[in-house]
Amino acid sequence: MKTLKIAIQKSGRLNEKSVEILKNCGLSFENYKSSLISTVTNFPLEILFLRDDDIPEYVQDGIADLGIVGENVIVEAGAEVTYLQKLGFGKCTLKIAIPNESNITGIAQLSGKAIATSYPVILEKYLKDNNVDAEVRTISGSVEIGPGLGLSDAICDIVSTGGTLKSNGLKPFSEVMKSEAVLIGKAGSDLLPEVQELLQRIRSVLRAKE
Ligand code: PRT
Ligand code: ZN
Repeated sequence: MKTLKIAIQKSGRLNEKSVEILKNCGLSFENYKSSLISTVTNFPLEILFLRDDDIPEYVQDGIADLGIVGENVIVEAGAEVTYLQKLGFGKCTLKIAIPNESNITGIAQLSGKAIATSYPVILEKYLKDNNVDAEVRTISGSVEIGPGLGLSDAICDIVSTGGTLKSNGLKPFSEVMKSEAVLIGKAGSDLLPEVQELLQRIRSVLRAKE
């Protein structure tokens, strides 16, 4: 039997639910915060704990057979992977937001404006699809402070409750993409029997939750 590898987030918003779904599949493993790899004792599986940004490439390149990661990260990485199953957690929306006092009312008015984001690939495509010629300023975090600092006229970032936008004097303007955590596998290859077994278990865990 082949020992599969599944890549999940080491720490962050998706870690706990990723571990939980695997445990609910009946998999036994230690979840030490310090280890980067954990061996499942009752299934041919190793769990790799990674930064979420690295997961799409690991699966694309076949270093991991499976991965659990947000769709936003997969699309931003431009990784070619197969979506095996949406997992129903980590739900959020990538949105463009503008300062409360901004007089921008339509998307065309973003032309010539600067938009700060950590998702330049997704944002560039969205702007192109909407014929908007804006300047995309890539920053790696805390994009919500951009407009207040005069760094940008708008931002494009992940929103879940909307609390962060609100506390930074911003309001949602348009929706760029919806995202949730998904189970991914290598593109264009037949599913190994071990992968099929795991997928079946994950699906029954999800059904039991409905
Ligand atoms: O360390 P590592 O690189 O692995 O983690 P990370 O810091 O890059 O990601 P992490 O753990 O913050 O998020 C992992 C994934 O969770 C994201 O890629 C999304 O798919 C998903 N997710 C769901 C979110 C949120 N909800 C979310 N609210 N990711 C980030 N946020 C942030 C957002 O960037 C903003 O700053 O939360 C803030 C907005 O939240 P609200 O509730 O105030 O609207
Ligand atoms: Zn990350």
